[in-house]
Amino acid sequence: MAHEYGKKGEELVYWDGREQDILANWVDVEDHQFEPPAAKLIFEMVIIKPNNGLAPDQDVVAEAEAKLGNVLDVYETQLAKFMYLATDKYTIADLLHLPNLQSLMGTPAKKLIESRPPVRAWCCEILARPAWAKVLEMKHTAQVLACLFEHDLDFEFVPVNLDAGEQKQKAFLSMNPFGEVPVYEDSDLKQFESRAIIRCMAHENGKKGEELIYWNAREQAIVANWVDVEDHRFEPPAMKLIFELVIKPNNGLTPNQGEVAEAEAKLGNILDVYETQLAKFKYLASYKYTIVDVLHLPNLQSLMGTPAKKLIESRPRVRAWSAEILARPAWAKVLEMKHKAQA
Ligand SMILES: N[C@@H](CCC(=O)N[C@@H](CS)C(=O)NCC(=O)O)C(=O)O
Repeated sequence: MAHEYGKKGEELVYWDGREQDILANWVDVEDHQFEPPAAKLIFEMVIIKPNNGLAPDQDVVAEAEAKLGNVLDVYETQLAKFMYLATDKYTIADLLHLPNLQSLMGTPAKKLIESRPPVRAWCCEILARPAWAKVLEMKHTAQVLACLFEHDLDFEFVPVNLDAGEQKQKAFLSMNPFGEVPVYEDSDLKQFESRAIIRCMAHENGKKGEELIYWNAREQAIVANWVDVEDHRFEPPAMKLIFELVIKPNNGLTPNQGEVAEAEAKLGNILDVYETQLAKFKYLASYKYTIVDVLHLPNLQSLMGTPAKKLIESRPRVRAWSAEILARPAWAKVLEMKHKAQA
């Protein structure tokens, strides 16, 4: 893809054999040196173990941290010579690191990155690239994907080119008259609006005892209540902050500090309510994980990459809830899928 589609002067690869050989070298480094200990740490601290009620094995963590630390020492030296890992331009060698760096930054292993100044600067810069932000931004689609993975459903993902306006063309408008993604098709069922899609999916596909909704009308009414809280209270200030702190900087614009302060105050008030709620229940609507928690994933993920993460980190129950739900295997699969689509 990089060879075929690179814009002149902005290719993520080289055409010159020697230069491309150096790049290939660092692609192999990512594959054989960086990924194994990084994946091990993510396994121990994010994906499998904590989600299955297992404590990370501290010896395995220590060994993987030592290995990754050695690899990052080499990166530190390399990044003192070049702006990016293989060379002075951003290449596929950098891009390949994105998902694991993103996951590691949500674990205590981020200290390995933060303690090495050139590695830290490189990591911050590449995680802030507009293309990676777009991967994280497809939020409504991400909610639906998270539910598909939670329910272990087979599905076909049909990408829609929003930049080219495909969502406003006749064929698409026949599925969603508002011309927005996501839309969902399951034989004769055609749905739009992410919250409606995941509610139906949860009703139709929940495994006995693991449903993300309730069958009892009164219990489901509480879930519906918190779905509305996410929609009308949490999302507006969260998206405002993401717009100011992620989208604007990615487009060369400066955040409006007045808007940031106002949105932070609003989100802070909502998170105070969450903190009280999470003292009563393990998850936001209930003692079990529900669609309410799923709906928060994309915005929480984006906020954790901005200074507004302080709003989450300063509230112990909100922090623990956010860390736990962002570490669910189904969410890791969404991030992985988006990365593959991007790469
Ligand atoms: N309320 C809708 C919002 C969907 C939405 O905002 N989709 C965005 C992408 S995240 C979109 O399709 N934007 C393209 C456009 O509006 O032209 C839902 O929850 O599904």
